[in-house]
Amino acid sequence: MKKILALACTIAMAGTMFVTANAGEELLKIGYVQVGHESDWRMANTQNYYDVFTEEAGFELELIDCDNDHARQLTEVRNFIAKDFDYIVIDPIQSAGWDNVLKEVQDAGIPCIIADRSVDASDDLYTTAVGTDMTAEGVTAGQWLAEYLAGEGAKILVIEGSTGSSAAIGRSEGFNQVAAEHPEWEIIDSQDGDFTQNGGQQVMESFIKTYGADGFDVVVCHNDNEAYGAMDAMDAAGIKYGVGEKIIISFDATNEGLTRTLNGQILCDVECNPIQAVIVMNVIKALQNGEEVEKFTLVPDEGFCAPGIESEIVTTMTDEVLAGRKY
Ligand code: GYE
Repeated sequence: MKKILALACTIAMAGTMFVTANAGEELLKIGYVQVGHESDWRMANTQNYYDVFTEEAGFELELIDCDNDHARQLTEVRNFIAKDFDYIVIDPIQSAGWDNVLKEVQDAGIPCIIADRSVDASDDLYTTAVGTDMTAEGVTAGQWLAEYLAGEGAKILVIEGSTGSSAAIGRSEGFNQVAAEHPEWEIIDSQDGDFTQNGGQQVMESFIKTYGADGFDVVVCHNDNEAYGAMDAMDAAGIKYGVGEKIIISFDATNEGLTRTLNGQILCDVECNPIQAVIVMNVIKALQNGEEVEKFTLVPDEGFCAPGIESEIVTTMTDEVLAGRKY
């Protein structure tokens, strides 16, 4: 595990090691069933696959945008099986309901990689998985809030990611673990914003209607786009956020999310790195070489907070950090 992880990190960070196809060698056919196009994170992840799985690198990539439709995702995997692809990469929209189709991929003898999100299925049913630790991300957000509030009570609203996705499940689980240690916190409501800006705005509008401007202190948004929507709703209602005002916590740490952290609108943004294609490619290369691969390769994350906030849990934002964020 450690060896693979170290290798993955080195390659992910260097980001420059591309494999060149030998002349005359057949391209490896890779089918990727992508979740959709719901967020900036997702768009960055899709672009990253196109950048990495090029013909020059020896691949023919077919990436299908499943538009957040689980049934469609199952159908597209079956299409890849029918077309006899060399590898199938699945970013599961929801974690449940994968057993049958994973078995079909296995029976067809096609190596299967679960990427980014995870499935609720025995790991015997797929070859390997690559992704971040969503529960750890939730824990980081909770620990940062505990550090920031330093024992003060808080009423917390949560705008969740898409129901049934491992990203939403993990972030809630991790945050709730920390919340359970803080009786002075109250999670007053938690609703699905579907990882979209529109969804975040609608949920926040209804929260404001229900609880009023004085009814909450913290909004935890499961991704940056939801946070932008929540800000739009708070702006419209004249509710302020930032240090000394409502606390917004977000996940993804995209360029725009970290820009809003640097300017003090989001107080804590926990990273989820969308740049995962090089790691997936190297897993495929290892499998091609007949090497054993670990069942899971972790994509490492980091958390960030707004300037002026000292933290031992996350990194305080600076211009330099932002300059390093291209996506
Ligand atoms: O946080 C969100 C996206 O699966 C980690 O999905 C990913 C999540 C990400 O739409 O922005």
